[in-house]
Amino acid sequence: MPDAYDLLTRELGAARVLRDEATLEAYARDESGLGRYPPDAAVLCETAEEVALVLRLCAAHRIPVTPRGAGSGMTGGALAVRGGIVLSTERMRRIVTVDPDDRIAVIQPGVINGDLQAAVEAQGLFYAPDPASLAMCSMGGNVAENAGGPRAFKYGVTRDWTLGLDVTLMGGEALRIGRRTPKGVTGYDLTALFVGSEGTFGVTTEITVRLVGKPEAVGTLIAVMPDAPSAGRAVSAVIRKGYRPRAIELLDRASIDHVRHKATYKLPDDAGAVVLVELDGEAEAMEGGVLRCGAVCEDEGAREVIVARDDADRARLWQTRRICSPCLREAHRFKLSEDIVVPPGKIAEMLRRVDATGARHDLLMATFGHAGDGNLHVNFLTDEDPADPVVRARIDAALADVFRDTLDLGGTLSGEHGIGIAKARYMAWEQSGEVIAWQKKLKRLWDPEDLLNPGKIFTA
Ligand code: 2HG
Ligand code: ZN
Repeated sequence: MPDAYDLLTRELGAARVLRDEATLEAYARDESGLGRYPPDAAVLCETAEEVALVLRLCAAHRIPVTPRGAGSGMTGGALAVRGGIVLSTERMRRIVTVDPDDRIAVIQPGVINGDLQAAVEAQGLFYAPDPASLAMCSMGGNVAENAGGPRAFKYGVTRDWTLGLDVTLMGGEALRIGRRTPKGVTGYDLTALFVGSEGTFGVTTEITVRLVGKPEAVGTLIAVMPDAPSAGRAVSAVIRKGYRPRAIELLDRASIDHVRHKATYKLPDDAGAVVLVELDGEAEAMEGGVLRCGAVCEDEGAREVIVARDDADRARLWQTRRICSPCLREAHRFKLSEDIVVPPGKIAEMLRRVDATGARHDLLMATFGHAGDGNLHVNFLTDEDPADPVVRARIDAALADVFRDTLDLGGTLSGEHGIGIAKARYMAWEQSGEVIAWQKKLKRLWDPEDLLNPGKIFTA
């Protein structure tokens, strides 16, 4: 009797059912740094029919399946924690349609976010969600994790842009959910439910997103602040005064010190924190809007406000922000990225508590992120051996303190990276047992045998 792997190899060919050690090693990790989980096989699907075939065979043979896009996730969503098959959609890279009249794009899940943006912008259109990893993250992964990014402040996250999905369930049943129109309330909103389900309900094989017209003009500034509290206050003041930038980002001093050597914008030596503000809209309103936001930062103590003169300048300012994550990873043996959200008015207090937590547990902390949304990437960094139980205990204690403070300030545990395996054991800190139980019932409805991306979001 041939096993499932032989059957898959017969159907898809040996070149797409990979079982050699080097390949399994490459699919054993993702950007979360949460460990090594080599699957038993990596299967590279090219069509929805092939995805259905894999899910049918794996259901029949009770083989766990872990869907994977580009592997850029930060919470371990693409890790095959129970072995089995990694089902990769990286080859499903076709932009099927960009329709300027209907203002939609239809794409396959392996399309890279940045490629979608470039394709729609070439037609005068705009797709807003812009994760920092947009040059390499795939749209299937963005849908699975409900990815955000700096522009979420004005435009929302992936869920707000996803109109419809083709999904295939464990067992191979294919469904088309959602719609292609800007408006529609027919039936339950299954699309909203599947977006952010972290690949635990079904595998996405096609995505319909809404588009808007590309903004006429963009204005960007960086305000160099003396310290984190004044940066937190500047962010709150911009929001309180009713400005609607598309992005309000923040870097604390530790983050600045890590990017300084690679930043194309030369950060002043005494920068205590940096706030980046970007507006978009009509060309005539732009200059005034940028100057007014800069003045708000000055009122909160900005030492310097630099306004981008052109797109090249703007790219320089953004590069400083976008290299935060890779620079921190390169600089330290261990980097754990968190993704908490606090109410915007509580940012200064949260930054103060994060620094106190780092000092208490003798860990270097670097915090940056989407401050307009209150979404802070708190990074726990050390050059000690994270496998050493004493070091691990310090990291875990610091993590617990940050989560406690987040919830104490009225926040939530994840803004855009998801829960995955990283935060499963903290779910009960934020949500009641009943709410968790109802979510588990939903999971059982779509995947009764718990074979699709098992071990994610919830503890057993
Ligand atoms: C970002 O905003 C990403 O740069 C990564 O979400 C965050 O590494 C991180 O902490
Ligand atoms: Zn982010």
